[in-house]
Amino acid sequence: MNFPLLWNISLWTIAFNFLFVSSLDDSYAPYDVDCPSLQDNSTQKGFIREAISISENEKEWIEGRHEITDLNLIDFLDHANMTDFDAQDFIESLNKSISIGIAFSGGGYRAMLNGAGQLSALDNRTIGAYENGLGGLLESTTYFSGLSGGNWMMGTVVYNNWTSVQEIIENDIIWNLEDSIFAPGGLDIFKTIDYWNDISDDIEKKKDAGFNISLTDPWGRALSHQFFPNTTGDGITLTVSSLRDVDVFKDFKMPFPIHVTDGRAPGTTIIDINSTIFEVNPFELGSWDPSLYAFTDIKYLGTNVSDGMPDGSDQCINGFDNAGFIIGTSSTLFNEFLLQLNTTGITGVLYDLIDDFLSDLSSDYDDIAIYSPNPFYDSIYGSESSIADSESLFLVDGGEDDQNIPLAPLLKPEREVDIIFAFDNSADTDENWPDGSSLVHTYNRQFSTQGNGTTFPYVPDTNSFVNLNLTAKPTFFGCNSSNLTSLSDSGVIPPLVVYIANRPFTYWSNTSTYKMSYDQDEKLGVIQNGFEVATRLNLTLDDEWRACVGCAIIRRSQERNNISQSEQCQSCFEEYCWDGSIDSSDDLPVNYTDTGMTNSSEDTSNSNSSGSSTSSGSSTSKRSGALSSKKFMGFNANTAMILLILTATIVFVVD
Ligand SMILES: *[C@@H]1O[C@H](CO)[C@@H](O)[C@H](O)[C@H]1NC(C)=O
Ligand SMILES: *[C@@H]1O[C@H](CO)[C@@H](O)[C@H](O)[C@H]1NC(C)=O
Ligand SMILES: *[C@@H]1O[C@H](CO)[C@@H](O)[C@H](O)[C@H]1NC(C)=O
Ligand SMILES: *[C@@H]1O[C@H](CO)[C@@H](O)[C@H](O)[C@H]1NC(C)=O
Ligand SMILES: *[C@@H]1O[C@H](CO)[C@@H](O)[C@H](O)[C@H]1NC(C)=O
Ligand SMILES: *[C@@H]1O[C@H](CO)[C@@H](O)[C@H](O)[C@H]1NC(C)=O
Ligand SMILES: *[C@@H]1O[C@H](CO)[C@@H](O)[C@H](O)[C@H]1NC(C)=O
Ligand SMILES: *[C@@H]1O[C@H](CO)[C@@H](O)[C@H](O)[C@H]1NC(C)=O
Ligand SMILES: *[C@@H]1O[C@H](CO)[C@@H](O)[C@H](O)[C@H]1NC(C)=O
Ligand SMILES: *[C@@H]1O[C@H](CO)[C@@H](O)[C@H](O)[C@H]1NC(C)=O
Ligand SMILES: *[C@@H]1O[C@H](CO)[C@@H](O)[C@H](O)[C@H]1NC(C)=O
Ligand SMILES: CC(=O)N[C@H]1CO[C@H](CO)[C@@H](O)[C@@H]1O
Repeated sequence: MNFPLLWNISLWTIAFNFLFVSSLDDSYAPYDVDCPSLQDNSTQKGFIREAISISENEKEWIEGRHEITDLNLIDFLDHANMTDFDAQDFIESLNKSISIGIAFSGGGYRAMLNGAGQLSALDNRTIGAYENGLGGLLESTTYFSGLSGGNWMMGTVVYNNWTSVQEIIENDIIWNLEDSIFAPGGLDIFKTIDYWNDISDDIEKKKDAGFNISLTDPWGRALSHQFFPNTTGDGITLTVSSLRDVDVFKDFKMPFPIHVTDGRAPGTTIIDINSTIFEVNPFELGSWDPSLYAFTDIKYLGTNVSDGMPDGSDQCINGFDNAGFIIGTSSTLFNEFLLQLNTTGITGVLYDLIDDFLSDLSSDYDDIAIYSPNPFYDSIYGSESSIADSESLFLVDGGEDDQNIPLAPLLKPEREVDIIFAFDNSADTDENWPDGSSLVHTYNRQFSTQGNGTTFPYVPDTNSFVNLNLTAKPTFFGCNSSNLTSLSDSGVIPPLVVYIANRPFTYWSNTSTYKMSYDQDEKLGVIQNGFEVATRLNLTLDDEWRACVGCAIIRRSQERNNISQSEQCQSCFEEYCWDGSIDSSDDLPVNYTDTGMTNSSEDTSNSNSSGSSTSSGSSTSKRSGALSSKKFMGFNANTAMILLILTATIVFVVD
């Protein structure tokens, strides 16, 4: 980065830093607090505890949530119009509440928006969800997990006082994606510069307070401007642990949110069987995997500890667990831009500059979020010395181990989840559609040491997913407990998994992971299509879909109590359960029919799916994944120059 012009511009922007001093007292910097009184016994070492069970806090909270979900589930099942079934009798006869989990995959804004549509289909607050969808299911859900783009969606809804997708769309303040996150001022360059100056200020304060920072800090702040424009300082003081004090959480009016990320030390790579999967919830950060097998109190993240106990002083830290920072722990996207660079049509000096800059980032491991000091430093738990010995904890995008759907936390037997709705908005194929790859990786992981007692139902290979229409319509995995006992020695039965893959009905929802801006039509088109994906095109493809979902929800409870299925449920299972067959041929079908099913047509050009309600859907080619030659990361070459200014500013701050 020794290009004089660039540095001149960058110095100019730095000068702005001094001109526009933020008037807010609220700061992004973590701050000192008195340490709470701490235990040091065989299972609790100060802030950390061994991962032998869910936390006491979570246990208590889930009990409260179940009182609500039990009632809402009766309502949902009643409305599902199931034959030979009395919802109230059934739910009241159980000695254990039914736990429903929902999981939303990564995939940038594509995953965020498709996920939003799918979530809205389960949310009774969405207009039309009760009549034409699964409204009331969200109100009956116990756990909610998100990863990367799915995490952005979950975080937006959760930290905005449990707002709804309906409200986000109506108010149109949150998720303003018309201009890219890198240049939100659009043509107003000064607005954009102001924006980055604010972000620089924020980061500077954290640095001045003595904390290491990484690219995830500006990235998390930038995301916060899109996700939390409705809160103080655009989420500047919003923390994960602050949820504990929010009424909607205290009153159990939302499911228990869980963010998923992976551990990855600089210079190493991870795959499904050796990754350390971390989760962040309103109470804790940590991992169930043998490599760590411990959790820490998320509220005191940033405190200098050794084996869980504060070092020396009685001062502890709060405010490190900034929600934007946690949600932004997925800055590997920066890295991916580098790989996309050759497809943007940018050439010459400009190309070299961007290429240089981005290469620098990845070689400095700046794609990794730095959590320093490491809360697990010198911990007695866990087998992986590289975690306990390091002064920093290194976290990356939860999809880096190819498990792009955040299932791991919901599979822990300790959580006793009965059914998971797994929403897959991954870009596994060349055209950015899912092919079940994430499930295959999660299936494999259970047989590794890191699997540590979790089980996962049998799934076929990815070609079979596509050939057998398993991505074309919802598919149930693990339908019969009796088939699953041999998965583990201990006979732990996994939850039933309802797999729902992104699919075009009224909109080509396969936008590129690196598409950084969406105009209003595109945004609403993807969201609406998501609703249709989750509802079998508003119940028009199957008017018994709601009943079939009901059959899946009650399945594990029926099995535990030796209750046989109604005829209706049997035929639902016939229709939606994977029957164990395989078709691995790689002559994959390519077209999409009116019913979302694949056929064998080779013609992928210029065809629109059935929907009539979204006119702009027709103009988006199926290959919308490819970036057009005039655009770079969603904005044109002129504004790409702005990126250089901005990134230079970030470099200044990071260095
Ligand atoms: C250790 O302390 C924790 C936290 O106070 C408590 O819940 C737990 O019961 C204690 N365990 C033992 C073995 O005393
Ligand atoms: C409920 O099911 C019955 C019998 O299967 C059917 O006749 C009726 O139309 C259904 N009602 C709704 C609202 O789906
Ligand atoms: C499906 O229902 C949603 C929500 O009510 C609505 O916005 C959408 O237009 C419907 N889709 C079709 C194809 O009618
Ligand atoms: C969902 O909304 C409908 C209609 O507004 C209502 O009758 C039903 O009780 C609601 N269900 C839940 C679980 O909130
Ligand atoms: C949060 O939402 C609840 C209703 O769900 C509402 O009563 C409350 O006023 C909201 N709080 C804020 C700060 O907007
Ligand atoms: C933004 O906040 C106001 C109150 O502060 C609330 O009324 C409104 O619903 C919020 N908007 C969204 C989209 O959450
Ligand atoms: C995980 O396994 C892969 C493939 O064997 C290997 O390249 C990588 O170094 C391993 N990573 C760790 C952290 O053990
Ligand atoms: C882009 O293409 C050039 C020429 O083919 C190649 O040398 C370079 O490594 C590529 N860069 C990336 C980031 O793929
Ligand atoms: C997948 O769906 C298409 C379209 O309905 C159908 O022609 C094909 O036979 C189905 N494939 C399988 C294996 O069921
Ligand atoms: C599961 O078990 C049932 C009978 O219990 C059997 O009919 C079915 O084929 C089995 N499915 C798979 C995928 O093995
Ligand atoms: C591909 O699917 C689209 C959408 O259903 C349809 O209009 C088109 O005719 C199909 N093309 C072929 C060659 O089957
Ligand atoms: C069920 C199971 O295998 N649990 C193990 C998970 O990992 C911890 C730490 O290595 C073991 O103590 C558990 O026995």
